[in-house]
This record gives sequence, C-alpha cells and structure tokens, in this order.
Amino acid sequence: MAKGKFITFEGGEGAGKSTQVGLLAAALRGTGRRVLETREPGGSKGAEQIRELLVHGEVGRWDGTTEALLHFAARREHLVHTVFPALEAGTWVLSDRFADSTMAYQGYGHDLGPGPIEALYALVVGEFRPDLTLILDLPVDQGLRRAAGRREGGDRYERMNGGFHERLRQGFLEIARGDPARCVVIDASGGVEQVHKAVCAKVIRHLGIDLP
Ligand code: T5A
Repeated sequence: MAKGKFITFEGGEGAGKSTQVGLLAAALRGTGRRVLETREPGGSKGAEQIRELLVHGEVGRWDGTTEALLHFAARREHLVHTVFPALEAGTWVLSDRFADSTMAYQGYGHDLGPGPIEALYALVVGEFRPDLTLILDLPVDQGLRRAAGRREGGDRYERMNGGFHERLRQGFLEIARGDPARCVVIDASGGVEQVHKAVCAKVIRHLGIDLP
C-alpha cells in the first residue's frame, strides 16, 4: 500500500488553520482518500497531556527552552503513536501545526534562535519532513481579533505581547523563504472560501493530485 502524505498547516494565532484543515480533509475524502485530522501540541494521549501544560497558566510559566523541550516531547509522542502509523497505513495526515511552529514561536518569538530548534528536530524527528507545509499568513491584529472572537480571555500564547506575535509572523515567512520546495505561504486575510480555494490550488500543484 502506498504511504499517505503528511500536510502541515502553520501560522500565527487565529490564522484559520483549524478551519482550513477541516475543509481540505473533506475535499480529500471526496476523492476517496482516507484522511486523519490531527493537531500539535497534542494528537495522541500523552501529547494532549503535555498540551495542557503548555496552553494554560501564566504567560511566563515556562522559559523558552523549557517550552521548546515540552513541544518536542509532545511531538515525539504524536509522531510515534499517531502520525507514523497512519502514514504507514496509507492514510493522509493533516496536522494543525508541526515543527515550524516551534521554530517560529520558540526560535523567533522567544528568541532562542534556529540552532537549538534544529538540533532538537534532528534528535526527535530525524530525517522525516512534511510533504507540504501551508503557512497561513495574515496581520497579527487581524489574527488575534479572530482568535479572541472565538475564545474569551485567550490561551497562554494569545496573551503574549504584540512583539512576540510579530517576531513569529516574520519567523514563518523566513522559514518559507528558506525551504520553498516544502513550504508555501497563503494570504489568509480573505474569507474562508477564498482561502480554501488557495489551499486546494497549492495542494494540486505541489502534490500533483485532482480535487473536486
Ligand atoms: N505552539 C504550538 C508553540 O508555541 N510551539 C509549537 O511547537 C506548537 C506546535 C496552540 C498554541 O501552541 C503554540 C501555538 C499556539 O498558540 P491552539 O489552541 O492549537 O494552541 O492555537 P492555534 O493553533 O493558534 O489555533 P487557533 O484555533 O487559535 O487558530 P486557527 O486554528 O488558526 O484558527 P481557526 O480556524 O480556529 O479560526 C479562528 C476563528 O476565526 C474564524 C473561525 O471561525 C474562528 O472563529 N475564521 C475566520 N474568520 C474570517 N475569515 C476567515 N478566513 C476565517 N478563518 C477562520
């Protein structure tokens, strides 16, 4: 059986990743493919437990290095228990965030820099890479407004300051510039359907498949 494809969605707060994961999953299922929707941090029992530590509590609860270690610990659990078995079984896996989030949030947002994140990636993930990464980009204020409309008070990351969010936005754009074969940037400031069309166009072009 052919292995499934691994597609990751990235971007700042409220970029619309969860919405677009659901729409692309439905489109792919419409072609007869088996699709798993998952997320980070989370996506397996242990990783969801680690997620609770990361998204709740005081903004300054963890320093940047601790946060990066917790995200990679959750990622290892997610890969071993969810992502790798699904791909082996021929299922397409759509993940709401993956390792580019650690580079953007901890590497750029918390200023750890790329070196430590790349070293952790090599240790925890190895050679494995997503087949395609869709980076949903929109102005920080617009994303935070969308996220606030959905969840009063915001989670730990939404409460971090504007400079943090601007640094991670620039971080995602830098990641995309550095790996154009894997990453595409999508303007996420438009309506849901408009963004979905752009997502489908990129999937068709990069993975060479037909979509309805
Ligand atoms: N994190 C994560 C790290 O710091 N390091 C890491 O390594 C990883 C993996 C996870 C947090 O952890 C951090 C990043 C995050 O802060 P989370 O709850 O998963 O927390 O948070 P997010 O991933 O940011 O998810 P959100 O749900 O906040 O945002 P989404 O998924 O981008 O947006 P979505 O689809 O839920 O939409 C938000 C709202 O906007 C509306 C939706 O209906 C919803 O109300 N919306 C639109 N409105 C207008 N136009 C559109 N095009 C819209 N698309 C969606």
